[in-house]
Amino acid sequence: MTEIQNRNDGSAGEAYDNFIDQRSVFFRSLSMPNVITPAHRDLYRREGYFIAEAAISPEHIHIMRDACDHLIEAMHRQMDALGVDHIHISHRGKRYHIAKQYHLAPRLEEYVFSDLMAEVCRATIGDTAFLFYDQYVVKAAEKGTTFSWHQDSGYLGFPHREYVTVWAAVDDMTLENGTAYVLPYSKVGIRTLVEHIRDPESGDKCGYFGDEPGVPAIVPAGSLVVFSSLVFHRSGFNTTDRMRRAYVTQYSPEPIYKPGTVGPDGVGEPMHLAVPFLQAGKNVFEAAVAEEVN
Ligand SMILES: O=C(O)CCC(=O)C(=O)O
Repeated sequence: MTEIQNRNDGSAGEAYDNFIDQRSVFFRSLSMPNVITPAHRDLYRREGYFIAEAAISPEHIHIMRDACDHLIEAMHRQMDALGVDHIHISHRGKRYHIAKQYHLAPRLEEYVFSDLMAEVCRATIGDTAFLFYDQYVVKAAEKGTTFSWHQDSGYLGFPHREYVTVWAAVDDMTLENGTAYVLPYSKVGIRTLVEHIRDPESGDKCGYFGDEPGVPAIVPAGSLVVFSSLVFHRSGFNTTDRMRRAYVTQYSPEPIYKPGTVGPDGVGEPMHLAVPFLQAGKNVFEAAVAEEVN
């Protein structure tokens, strides 16, 4: 069942109802089309990634920052209610991983299903796309930890089609504040899934133990690092006195179902999300929203 269907059930609750009014502004064209160039497409084919600097519109950056504040505040309320200072791998005031809550933050859908994301999907996975996952990765000042070299596909643990990760810089990114690094296919010499080993202390999975430093994304806020789920990437410490926020969305060319749940009709239980976004290159999320609003 898709997210939209879930919402039609009313199962997403009040938060969704509160945002339905804002849907009418959804069609305003806030993103800047045609930012993905043939050079980006070519680099993705050859090396598995590309970087598009300052690709996100100022209005969408504003939405993403507000949404991040909103979701961190909601997590603090949840921690207070439970009387704890951490939930899963999020630690109050240190680092936050806030996943699969794009629909609970005001207007964040406008970025997640924007013309810009449609362009990125068409340039990478093609004309059919589903939102598979979304996550804020926030490293607080002088606190955030590193991430080991991994392929995103290395976290799934079962066969699936390659998907695309869009890592968006919500703040300016530097070596000092713990930006992300990607390892081009030609540097690592591999473009298939490898076995990952879990670090017992951090819980991170690691799949590359060599000396290649990778390409650091030293980019202004609003830039995108787009890479295949088979590309190794990592990130560093935030040693600055300011918070470092990234927002990650992942799009798959078909729904990714949990192993063992697929019925004779080919449909199963989504591993994370399976929200229809593009069909034959057209934005079907917009169409579904228009139907709901009217
Ligand atoms: O933003 C970061 O620090 C890296 C996030 C990351 O590697 C991931 O989400 O897979």
